Amino acid sequence: MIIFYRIQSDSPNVRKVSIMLQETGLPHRVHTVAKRDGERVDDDLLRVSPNGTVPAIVDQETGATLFESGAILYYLATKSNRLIPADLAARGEVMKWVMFEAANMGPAMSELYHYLLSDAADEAIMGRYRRKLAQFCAILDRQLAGRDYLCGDCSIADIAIFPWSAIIEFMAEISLDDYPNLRAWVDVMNRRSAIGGEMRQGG
Ligand SMILES: N[C@@H](CCC(=O)N[C@@H](CS)C(=O)NCC(=O)O)C(=O)O
Repeated sequence: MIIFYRIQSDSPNVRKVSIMLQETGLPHRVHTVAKRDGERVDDDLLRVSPNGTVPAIVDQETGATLFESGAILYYLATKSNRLIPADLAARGEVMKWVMFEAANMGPAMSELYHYLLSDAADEAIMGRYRRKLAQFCAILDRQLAGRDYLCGDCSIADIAIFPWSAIIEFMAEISLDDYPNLRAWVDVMNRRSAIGGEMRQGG
């Protein structure tokens, strides 16, 4: 059994793991982490996730304890032999895009979100993140030209990047009309049966 530490809301980082668990059908139990006065108060979570972040998982079968959504996606893909190619070069390609999200898109979206909620929102800083995100959209749009998915078949690269792409118009004042391949891919992802309502399905 996999214990899945998450918060109640469908944050994009948590959503990646929710979708992956639905895609793979791996048996799991949800542990919803509480906050009090804005602070995490869950000692269980801190044992698993030293940074105090969700998502995190414990796999009771193997003893693995993992935080960082990219590492969790890789682990669940390897465990289930799903959504990751066996071929080394193809696997490297998938991991390149997983790391692109973890190192670039995720942090930029998270920072922008922080400033959008902040009283001290600084237009210059927010503009910097919006420009970065527009650049990432252009990169993804080029990668998706002539492809249904980022790396051939659907993979953890798609699952890592989708939850951010699904909200980027709303958050970053970006129109996906400017990135038609990216918009078409968001539509393809939205039609997958594991996507949409996965948080309500106990994922
Ligand atoms: N790089 C991390 C980011 C995780 C992250 O920042 N998670 C947020 C929720 S989306 C969190 O737990 N933030 C700390 C907090 O809310 O106290 C990952 O990909 O898992």
